[in-house]
Amino acid sequence: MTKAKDIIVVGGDGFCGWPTALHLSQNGHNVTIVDNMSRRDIDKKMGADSLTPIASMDERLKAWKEKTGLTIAFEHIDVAREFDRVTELLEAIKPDTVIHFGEQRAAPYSMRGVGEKRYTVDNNISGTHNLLAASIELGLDPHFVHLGTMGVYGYDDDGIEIPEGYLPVYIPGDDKMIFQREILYPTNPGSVYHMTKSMDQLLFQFYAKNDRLRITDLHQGIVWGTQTDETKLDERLINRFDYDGDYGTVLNRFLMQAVVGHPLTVHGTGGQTRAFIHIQDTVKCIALAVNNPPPKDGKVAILNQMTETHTVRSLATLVADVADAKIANVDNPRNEAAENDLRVSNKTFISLGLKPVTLAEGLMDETFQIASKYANRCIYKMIPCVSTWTNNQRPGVVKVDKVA
Ligand code: NAD
Ligand code: USQ
Repeated sequence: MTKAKDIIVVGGDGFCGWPTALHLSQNGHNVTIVDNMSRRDIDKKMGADSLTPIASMDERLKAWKEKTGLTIAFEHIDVAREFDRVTELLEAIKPDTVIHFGEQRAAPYSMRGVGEKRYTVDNNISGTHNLLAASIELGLDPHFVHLGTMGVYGYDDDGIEIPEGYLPVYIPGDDKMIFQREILYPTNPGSVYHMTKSMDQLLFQFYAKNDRLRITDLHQGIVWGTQTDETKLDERLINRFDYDGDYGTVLNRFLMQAVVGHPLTVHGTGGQTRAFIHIQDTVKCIALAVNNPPPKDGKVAILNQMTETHTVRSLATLVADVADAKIANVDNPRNEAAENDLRVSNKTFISLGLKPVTLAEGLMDETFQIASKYANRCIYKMIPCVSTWTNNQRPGVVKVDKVA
């Protein structure tokens, strides 16, 4: 058992934050969740909802206490807009660790229109900066753990294994001298949302260098699955399951589409290769990151938090075979490479002891079961991806004549 830490989990009501808060509490840490419930509000505004019936924060925390005897605190704070309250909370708790999940995280939502673009930039950049600046102002020294994204690297580097955050470069100088430098891997974001994660990286680089803040930036792949060991303990602890065209991520969407008899919505040819991680491994990785803060050496620790790569096409084929579903190749509403390769180094988490759960290991069955159990809650009209990247694209809607 490691020493108990005081940990603030910003965005702790969300898909990754909630199970992480439970896991860290179960591990003996003193956890305070901070959330402004904006994710639930966005659902209401869009007319969407989690497929699973998520309880209110009060009910969630009461259920956790009943099941485990453990207390998790909650503060309703908007970290992007309520700087004074952020400061007061940091001063009161003097956290050992701040874990920052509290951002607008859907690429399609960030591309809906000018309002959503501005909200995503304002929310994500201000929230990150407020947490960093408040910590410095108070003279605190928390380990800052941030959820970044694989998407900052972009998907154009066929053949290269994507390193963990940094790239050595060799610059020719005078007299045939070659200078070696290490730079942040050049960012190549594919949406306004992914761009905010690229901008976060510069904020971290500055505060690590200038104030010697210890920062771990986790470049996470697409998270799939729903339940973890802790969320399974009681139905009131169930995790959220997004499936709508903006917030639903590809594998969970396919699993749920198969269950409700909707054709699997493959964008274009489905040749997009992406990195994936199961939610159970997400919480394990974050616990490993919390227990292994980087040295105060002025450099941000960047870890790739993913366990396997797949093409969208291969995932659709896998799900279609298991569940006897149909595949529909729809117009791609995004502006992205139709086909790409992807190789990623995840050596740090493997060296820290992560034993990845993979798609082949039966967890797909569990996600199918959850999707089947709550299929009657599906709001069918929310399934299509209607947000387009440019004005002249068509939404990714299934046309009956295209169903294979
Ligand atoms: P989510 O939307 O389910 O959770 C985010 C939470 O943050 C929500 O509860 C929301 O209400 C809260 N929040 C947003 N802005 C806030 C603010 N200004 N103040 C306080 N709370 C705020 O998202 P998620 O899937 O849990 O993702 C968490 C983090 O992990 C995000 O930063 C995301 O970019 C990153 N990530 C997610 C995935 C994925 O597949 N879900 C993959 C890679 C990285
Ligand atoms: N896609 C389909 N059909 C669908 C939905 C998506 O073919 O019905 C395709 C998309 O076009 C894209 C790929 O699947 O090529 C992935 O899309 P996604 O929605 O599953 O994932 P993405 O938009 O990249 O975003 C998600 C999370 C985000 C996180 C990111 C990690 O929402 O918070 O940062 O995964 S990563 O992709 O590694 O950058």
